[in-house]
Amino acid sequence: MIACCIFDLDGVLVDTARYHYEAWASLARDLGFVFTPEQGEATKGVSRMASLEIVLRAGGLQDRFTAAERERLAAEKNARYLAAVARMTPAEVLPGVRDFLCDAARHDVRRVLGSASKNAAAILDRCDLRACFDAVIDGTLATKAKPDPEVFLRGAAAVGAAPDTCVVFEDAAAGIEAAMRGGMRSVGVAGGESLAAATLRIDSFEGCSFEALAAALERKTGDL
Ligand code: B16
Ligand code: MG
Repeated sequence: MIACCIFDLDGVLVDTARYHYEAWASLARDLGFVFTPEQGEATKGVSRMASLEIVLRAGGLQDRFTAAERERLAAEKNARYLAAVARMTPAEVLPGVRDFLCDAARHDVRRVLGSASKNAAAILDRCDLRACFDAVIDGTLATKAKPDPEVFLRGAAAVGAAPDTCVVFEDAAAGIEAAMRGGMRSVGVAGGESLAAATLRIDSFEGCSFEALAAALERKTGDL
């Protein structure tokens, strides 16, 4: 059975990945180099400071800044990102997401947010999604970044669900690995081959009912 669905935020419920990328790319421009969308892929699902390392390495600047300067660069990126978040509206919730969350609730399934982002609360508020969740575990609570399973295990514990009754929805390979390490099944959302390790993959939540998804997972694993 499925007692709990745990949702990543960026790239699963909302398309904030492009705002993250634009903020990193503009920081890179200020530092004198181009950070490409392909290079931006590697920042998905990883923490802010780990993302900064990826950006600096892309510009050959990995040895240039002190820890204090790195904190300042990350804060600058975050300010640019938050300016975009402040303009978000509920219309930016990805297609089918709201219906799927309501459907899961009708089936008495707990809904948990499990995100690496320290800005998750602001995004949930902007998009009018907060009331859809029984628990929110984000980057302000979890201390270990995905692929460590901490964020998902904390989420399961918050609603009293055993890991093997949880399904994680993720758009990043690090998140699929975190689900596996936590003993949970996973659904890869819109990630193509990079999410091949997921139990199941879907292109989006559009037209996806909870029952159909649970049945598809059962066909894959035989014990849900
Ligand atoms: P912040 P998720 C992740 O969120 C993003 O995918 C990743 O690109 C970002 O660096 C990370 O949150 C930290 O975000 O700077 O807002 O704390 O995909 O785990 O929901
Ligand atoms: Mg994500």
